[in-house]
Amino acid sequence: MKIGFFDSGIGGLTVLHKALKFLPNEDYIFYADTIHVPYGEKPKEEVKQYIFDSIDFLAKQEVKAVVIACNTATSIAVDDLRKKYDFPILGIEPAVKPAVQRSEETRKKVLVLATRLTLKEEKFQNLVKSLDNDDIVESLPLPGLVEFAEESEFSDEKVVPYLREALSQFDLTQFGTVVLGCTHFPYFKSCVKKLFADDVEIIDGSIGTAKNLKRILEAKNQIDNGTGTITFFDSGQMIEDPETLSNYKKLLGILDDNL
Ligand code: DGN
Repeated sequence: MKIGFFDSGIGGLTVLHKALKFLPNEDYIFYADTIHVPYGEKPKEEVKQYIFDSIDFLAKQEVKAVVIACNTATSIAVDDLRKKYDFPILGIEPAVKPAVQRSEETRKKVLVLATRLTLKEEKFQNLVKSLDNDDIVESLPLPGLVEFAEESEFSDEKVVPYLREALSQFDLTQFGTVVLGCTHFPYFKSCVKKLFADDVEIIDGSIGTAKNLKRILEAKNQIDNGTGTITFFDSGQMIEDPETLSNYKKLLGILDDNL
């Protein structure tokens, strides 16, 4: 059986890319809800409906597990999805805890970059409140990075000025760790790094999710010896057009160089 990966758009590829390292012999379905991307600035109930429609679709493909490779969708819907389906549903969250641990060593602050919805949601708010030293965590929504990624615009010339302007409210030297809390953002890791001190660490939750997926499948004795194929769907439509398929593969390839 296949493993389903879901995101509003191409961001989920950054998590799939990690899963392919840990589980290279599985077969995957990658489902991007491209008709409705971006999720981050839309009303929560509307987005929740899109998520349920997408996971219903994946459930019909007889998947053995689904990875919600989207921080926004995880924060809005993962608990309710787990109640509805009997296969494992994994999510991804901003990697705040490891970032805060690190800042105890560096004595510098943590900056969480994500979508507006993720940052507003209870899951994130509670996570920050649960920390002893929650005043070391700052956050900022960056909807422009989702747009850039969806347009395959990764050039420093376009992205760095956007980031510089969006981050201008902060003294960037105070941050020791930056958390990429949206799966679209790892595409811009090198652009983000340019704006901070040389020793800044930039982290995201994708490795944790990929390791978790492997652990769960091992525990259920469900590791397959497949061929490592990926079937791509755009909002319920299987991608067969060679140009679109090659673009998805190119986007996975960029991550080989970037991360
Ligand atoms: N990639 C998604 C995330 O991790 O939150 C959301 C992007 C979006 O739809 N705005």
